[in-house]
Amino acid sequence: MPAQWDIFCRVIDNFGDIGVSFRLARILCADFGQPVRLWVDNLPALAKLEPAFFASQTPADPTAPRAPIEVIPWTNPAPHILPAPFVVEAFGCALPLDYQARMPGRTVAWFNLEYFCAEAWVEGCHALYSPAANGLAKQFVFPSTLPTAGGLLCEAALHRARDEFMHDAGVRARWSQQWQVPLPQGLSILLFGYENAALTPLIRELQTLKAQPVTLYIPEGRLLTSLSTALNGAAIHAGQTLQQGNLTLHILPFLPQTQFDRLLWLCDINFVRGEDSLVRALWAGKPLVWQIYPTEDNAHWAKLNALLDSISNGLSCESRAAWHRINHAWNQQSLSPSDWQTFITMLPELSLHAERTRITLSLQTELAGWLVKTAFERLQCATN
Ligand code: TRH
Repeated sequence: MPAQWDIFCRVIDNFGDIGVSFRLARILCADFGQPVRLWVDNLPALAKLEPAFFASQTPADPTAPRAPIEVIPWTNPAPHILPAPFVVEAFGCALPLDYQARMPGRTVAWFNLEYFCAEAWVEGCHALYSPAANGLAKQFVFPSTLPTAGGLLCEAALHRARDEFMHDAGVRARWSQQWQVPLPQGLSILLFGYENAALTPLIRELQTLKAQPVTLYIPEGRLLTSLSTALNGAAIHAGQTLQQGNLTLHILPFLPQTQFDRLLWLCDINFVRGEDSLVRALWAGKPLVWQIYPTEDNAHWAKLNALLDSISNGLSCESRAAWHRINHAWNQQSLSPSDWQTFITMLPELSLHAERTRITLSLQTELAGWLVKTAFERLQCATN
C-alpha cells in the first residue's frame, strides 16, 4: 500500500548528495510504487542529473498525469506542507524547524541517511535511534558494502539491463548513437574524478601501452583542468576527441544519471569518485579505482582502506596489493610507472574478482527495500 515519502536533500557541492537522493526517490517510486516528494535546495543540480525529468514536472498539458516524484524547491522559509508518514533526511541536512514541529502524530518513520561507509563501526551503529527535540526518534541508516549494515541502493531492473547491454552489440551501438559516445577500441577506461596531478603520469603510461589501443572517456567536470595540464595547457571541451598515438581520449558531456551506468558498463576499468558513482561502479562489476572525497581531518584514508578491505576477499596477495596500491597512488595524486604496470598485469584476476564482488553484493541488503520494510513495520506498529 503506497504511503507518502518526503526526502530532504541539501546540495553541499558536486553531485553526490542529490545523486543519492534522486536515485532513492526513483527506486521508491519505480520498484515499490511509493509516492515521493523530493525537497531540494538546488534545482539546477537535479536538472543536470536528469534534464528530461523536469519536463515531466511541468507538463505542457495540465491534464496529463504528473510525475510520481514531486520536486519541492526547498526555499527559506520552507514551504508550509504537512509532513509525510515516512521521512528521509539525507546526510544530516537538518529538516526545517516548523516541519519538525508538525511531524508528531503524522510521521511514523524518520530516517537519517548517512554517507557510505565500510568501516566496522557502522555495523554497530546502523539502525540505531537518536531522540529528537520534537519527541520523535530518528533512525540512522548506513549504506555499506558490509553485510550487516544498510546495504546499497540498487534498481530492481539494473542487473538485467546491464547483462543485455554487455552481451548485445546492437544495444550498445544504438546507445552509442543516441548519446554520442563513440564505442571503444582496445582497453577502455572511464576517468570520473576531481582534479588530480596523477593524471599526467597516467596519460604518459597509457600513451606507451603498445600491446593494444586504449580508449579513455573523461566526463566534463573537475578533472578536465588536470587533463589540460597533462596535455601541456591544451584547450579541452566536452564533445572533443583527441588522438595521442595509440590513445584516444573522448571528452564527454555530462550524461543523465541512468545513462552514466551504461558508460561504466562499457569500460574495462572505472575510475570513480565521491559516493554514488562508487556504488554504480560496484554494480558494473569492473575493476575500479576510487577517488574518495577528501576530508580535512584525513578521515577519508581509513574510509578508503575499509572499502578496499571489505571487497578484497578471495584476491591473491599480488592482485590485492596492486589494486590497493593504485587506489592509494591515485588518491595521493602521485602515480609511478610500476603502480600502473602492476595493476594492468593483474587486470584479468581483478576483473573476475570485480564480477564476483558484484554478485556477492547483489545478494546482500538493498537499501531502498530495507527502508520500505522498516517504514511499513513502524506504520503497522503505529496503527495497531
Ligand atoms: O559528485 P561527487 O563528487 O559527490 C560527492 C560525494 O557524494 C561525497 O560523498 C559528498 O560528500 C560530496 O559530493 C559533497 O560524486 P558522486 O557521489 O559519485 O556523484 C556523482 C553523480 O553524478 C552520480 O549520481 C553519477 C552522476 N553522473 C551523471 O549522472 N552523469 C555523468 O555524466 C557523470 C559523470 C556523473
